[in-house]
Amino acid sequence: MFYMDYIKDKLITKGRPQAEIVKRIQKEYGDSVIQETTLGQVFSGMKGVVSLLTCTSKLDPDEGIRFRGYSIPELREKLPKLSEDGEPLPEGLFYLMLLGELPNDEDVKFLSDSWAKRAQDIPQHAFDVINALPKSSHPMIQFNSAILAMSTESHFRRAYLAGMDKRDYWDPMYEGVMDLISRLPVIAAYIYRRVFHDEKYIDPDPSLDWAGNLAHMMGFESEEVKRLMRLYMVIHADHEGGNVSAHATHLVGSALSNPYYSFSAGMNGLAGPLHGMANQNVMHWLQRLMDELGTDAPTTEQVREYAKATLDSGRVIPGYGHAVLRKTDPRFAVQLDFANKYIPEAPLIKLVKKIYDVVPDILTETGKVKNPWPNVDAISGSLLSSYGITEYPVYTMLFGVSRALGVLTQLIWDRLYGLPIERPKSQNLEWFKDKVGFKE
Ligand code: HAX
Repeated sequence: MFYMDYIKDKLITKGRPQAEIVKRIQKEYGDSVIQETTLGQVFSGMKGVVSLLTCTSKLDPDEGIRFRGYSIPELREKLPKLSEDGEPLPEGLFYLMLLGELPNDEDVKFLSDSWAKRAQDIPQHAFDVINALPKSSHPMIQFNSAILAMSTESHFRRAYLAGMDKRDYWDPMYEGVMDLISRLPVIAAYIYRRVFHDEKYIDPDPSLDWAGNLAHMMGFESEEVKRLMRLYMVIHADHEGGNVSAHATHLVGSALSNPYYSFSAGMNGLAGPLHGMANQNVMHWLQRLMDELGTDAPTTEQVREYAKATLDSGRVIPGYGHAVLRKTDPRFAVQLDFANKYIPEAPLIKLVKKIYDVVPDILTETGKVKNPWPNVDAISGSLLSSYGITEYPVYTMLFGVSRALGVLTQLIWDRLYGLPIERPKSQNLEWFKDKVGFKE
């Protein structure tokens, strides 16, 4: 057993009875049929097929994400902040997702301090691995290489080899997760300064909160950027269990891979253009629009033509559509709210609003897009860019720092629940043809 802090104490007190329920329900109701699955669902990427046990958050197609029952506006109201008009601290969201209860100021302070302390022990070889890569390699390559390199520090691997009782796996997992989360802002800021600021690194300030420190290490000292970073880190943290980054982390973790291997798998998925890389691609799409039209304030008609040309050339409009959501993403809405409050006149924000006026109708006209509304990525880059974080390639990495909070919390719960190795069944095309009576 590792050092017992009060959060771990609460976690195991809540976790053990729930682990018992998971065992009992499986034993007593394991043969209960809970759903039917269509061929269409399988062929469209298992959409809507309930196949994962996830406790950290839940996604409603119309309402959007709720973290342990709390919507984003509720989190903004109820999670601890550094000032009345500030944004919620990601430490508080981590606490909520881990324990299912709202934290108080002391809980958040405990996590800020603990993460600041753990962040001091990053092994030098994580930086050496980054430095061995060309600066031109995408920040996600550098980020993920450093994550994998840090797995030399895995408590989980050592505990497993030492023959730990499997009911205690959650404990080294918690330790590894806390270490990993604490270190990601340092790694991300290092990559940012290495690639874009002539290797002029800025030391962490242990008196700052986790997200404020990230802004500081990246070179941004204004309170407004720190607020934006806190909000960004809260809203990107989790999106139920089936999205690519969460599912990949969970799947690899089910083989009892350590948190570094598991999270790295999730980050490889986040780097895909249909997932987290969309935030960078939105900026490329906007930049090309401005370059082609020679203005950052195009007319409605110009935006319409540009969006149609994108579709006609067989590409997607990045930042729009979603596999689950069927309305405007509340993560888009809250960022728009932030922009309207602080920088309503920023040209990129005005452009985002114009696109929001035009694109949903165009996507609806295609007759095939299930959700024509903007997702989180439609505005996040424009907001960062308006505040001077103009280097698009780092946006997915920032998303990744935040995503750690949700997917790694779930990984602790996966080990608490004692979930087994994941192994769905696959079939070849002949099997599906036979099953539905398909005629050539
Ligand atoms: N632009 C153009 N076409 C789109 C579209 C968009 N924004 N969104 C969906 N479509 C198309 C699909 O490509 C698909 O076309 P085909 O039938 O020709 O293959 C059709 O509409 C039906 O797709 P869907 O069922 O509505 O959407 P999916 O669940 O298959 O895909 C995606 C969801 C998010 C991948 C999709 O909407 C998309 O590609 N959006 C643009 C990329 C993007 O913004 N990704 C980020 C999503 C949020 C996220 O994960 N962030 O990290």
